[in-house]
Amino acid sequence: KNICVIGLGYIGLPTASLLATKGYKVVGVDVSEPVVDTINDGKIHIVEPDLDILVKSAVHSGNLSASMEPCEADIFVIAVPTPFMEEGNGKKPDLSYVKSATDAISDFIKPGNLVILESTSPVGTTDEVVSATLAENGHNIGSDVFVAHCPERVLPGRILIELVENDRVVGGVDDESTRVAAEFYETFVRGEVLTTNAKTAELIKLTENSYRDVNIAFANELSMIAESESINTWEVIELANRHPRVDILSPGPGVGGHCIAVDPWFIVDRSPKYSHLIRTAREVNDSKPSWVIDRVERCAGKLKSPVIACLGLAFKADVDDMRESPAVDITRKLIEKNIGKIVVCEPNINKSDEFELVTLDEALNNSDVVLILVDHKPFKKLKSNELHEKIVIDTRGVFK
Ligand code: SAJ
Repeated sequence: KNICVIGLGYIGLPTASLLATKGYKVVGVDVSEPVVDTINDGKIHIVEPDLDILVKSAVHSGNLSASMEPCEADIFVIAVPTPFMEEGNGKKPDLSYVKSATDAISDFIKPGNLVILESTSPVGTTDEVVSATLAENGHNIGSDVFVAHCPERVLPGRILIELVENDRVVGGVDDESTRVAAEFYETFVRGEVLTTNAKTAELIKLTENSYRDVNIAFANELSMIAESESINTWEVIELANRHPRVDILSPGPGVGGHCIAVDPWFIVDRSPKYSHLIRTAREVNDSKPSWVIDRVERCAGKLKSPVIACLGLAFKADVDDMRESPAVDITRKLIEKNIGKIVVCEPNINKSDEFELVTLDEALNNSDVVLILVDHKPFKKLKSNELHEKIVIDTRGVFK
């Protein structure tokens, strides 16, 4: 079968290359010419364990190619971004990429084709944007073309494992669409393929990420409470977690990435009347970077011309992804505040347009304050004697 994957980012590219190695003929489509060229060269534009090897073999086998234009296929997988836009006191989902991807494939759709929306989307999107756009373009949903939502659930850093191993939720806009889409996922997923309708599948995905956000907010709130009492948060969590029914997550400098920091707003936007807890959790997590900045200011304020080493820019450990990263936010604001010299180390990227990067050794040499923003492996290997006589602000509990 032929598959056309729209969007070659963190989800689309691994999915396209996995499908290509399973024997499907896959064309991956992206609006960025450099991305398309890189993939056609058998190379990748993102950091993800083992993805380079997979893409290389998929391209060399002839089963994967990239293009800027969609083409005819049996199955279309939409994996484009669904970011949010700031609006008034909240955030509004930006569904324009879903809409334009649907418009772009519409001309190539033939009877019997399957269209799957994998992008995390507000409740109603599969029906109100994908099906509606296809119907506007003259397609008969459910008889000519099948439409389903199958939200991606993979964890950056473990994408290739989780793409295959995780259970998947598949929800069609009608029963036949659900059946046809589930049959497709059964061909490459080792986890269970669970079926429901499109709207439920949308809320399930948003629920998963909101659940995690609320739980991280609890840990972040707790860390601020403990600190105000000069109590070690990590000790509180470790010992509280010895209770058989308590399992607190880890506090950090805030919640980043393009999923957990975004998706709960899709629920809040659609159901503001009932989403107090979900909204408050977002606000608690969003307030954490300023709390970290205050701490740095208090510590650095005691020193004359301090040098502050910021360790890590990525949104979480051992990835290069800096989207919605609290570490970037904190580093940027510390530079703006002009409270000392800021040196920045991010071992997972070679260069940054915004920050001048130094190596870990350079960052540690001569710095007075070490601010650990991400628990990357090389930072976890640091020994306390390497930080001797420095003020260490450890937002991730690397030195619990
Ligand atoms: N974080 C903490 N403390 C924790 C766990 C995470 O501060 O105890 C922070 C991380 O540092 C990061 C943010 O939260 O800044 C999110 O990281 P994450 O590892 O929890 O999740 P993501 O954004 O990488 O991936 C999530 C996953 N969702 C869930 O675990 C419910 C993944 O399965 C989804 O596929 C992905 O969102 C997505 O694309 O929606």
